[in-house]
Amino acid sequence: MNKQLSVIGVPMDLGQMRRGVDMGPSAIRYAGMIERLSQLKYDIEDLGDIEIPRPAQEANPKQDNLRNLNEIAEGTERLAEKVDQVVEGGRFPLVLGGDHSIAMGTLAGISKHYDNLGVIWYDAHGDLNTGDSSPSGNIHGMPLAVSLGIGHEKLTNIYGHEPKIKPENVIIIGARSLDEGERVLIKEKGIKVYTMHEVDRMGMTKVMEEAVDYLKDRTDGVHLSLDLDGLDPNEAPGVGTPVLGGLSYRESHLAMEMLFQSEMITSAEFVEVNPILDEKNKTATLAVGLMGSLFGESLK
Ligand code: B3U
Ligand code: MN
Ligand code: MN
Repeated sequence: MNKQLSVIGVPMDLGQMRRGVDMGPSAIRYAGMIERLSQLKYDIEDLGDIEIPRPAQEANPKQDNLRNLNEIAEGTERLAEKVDQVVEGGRFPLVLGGDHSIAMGTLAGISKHYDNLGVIWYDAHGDLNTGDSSPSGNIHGMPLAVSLGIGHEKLTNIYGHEPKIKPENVIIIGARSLDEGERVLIKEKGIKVYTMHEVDRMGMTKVMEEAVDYLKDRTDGVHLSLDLDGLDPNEAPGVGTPVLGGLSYRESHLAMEMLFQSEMITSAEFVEVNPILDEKNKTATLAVGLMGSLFGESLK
């Protein structure tokens, strides 16, 4: 694991309807992230927060079923540039959300540096909608599709090159709420998905062994995009779109520990922490704990 980390906060709440997720980066810092990772002997720099534009008016008109399209494109472009600089400088970008629409910017910045960037999408959702397929018009349900080059060109063109990633280099883990259009895309593109059904049948150990094996040979770097709603709402209540029957605290720590041992993670983001919906910062604290495991905390 790269021992030099650069933390970037992204106070983005425009990709969905619930206010408060813009405070995610503060909540995660407040939960002791820097101290926790410093103990693991990482050299950490905190680059502060990206400036996110405010929508012109409260009820921003929805263009092509894409709420806050222009503001999100602008904010994620800024993020892409910052992430690009971090990777260019040989450091590991650790991005704090904000809603999941920020992944479009993170991946745009990172993917410039890799020919075959792998992506682990840890999420209750597929985030594979487009303006045409989305039931909500919320862009946080679209970043994986956009990064594959599918969707409105204002989004697929963020940071100027497309597509950012290839479908055969993506693995979704924890899915249990997929829209019809997303299922079609998964089949059409052959995206590897471990739904909760597979996690229950196989167990997390086997899922992660397979995932690591699958990505090991075909990728030259792997990004972890962890949506806290991948976990069960009992463990992670502070998220905007909770879905019952999610990944447990223990499964998730195990997954992070196995990713640390795989030595293949080159960037990460933790998204959708909403302290207003949370219980005593439980979800942010969980996120920091998962970072501990991802970056090598262990009992031995
Ligand atoms: N698939 C639904 C719901 C959703 C996606 N991502 C989140 N919720 N967090 C949609 O609106 O696209
Ligand atoms: Mn998501
Ligand atoms: Mn989700």
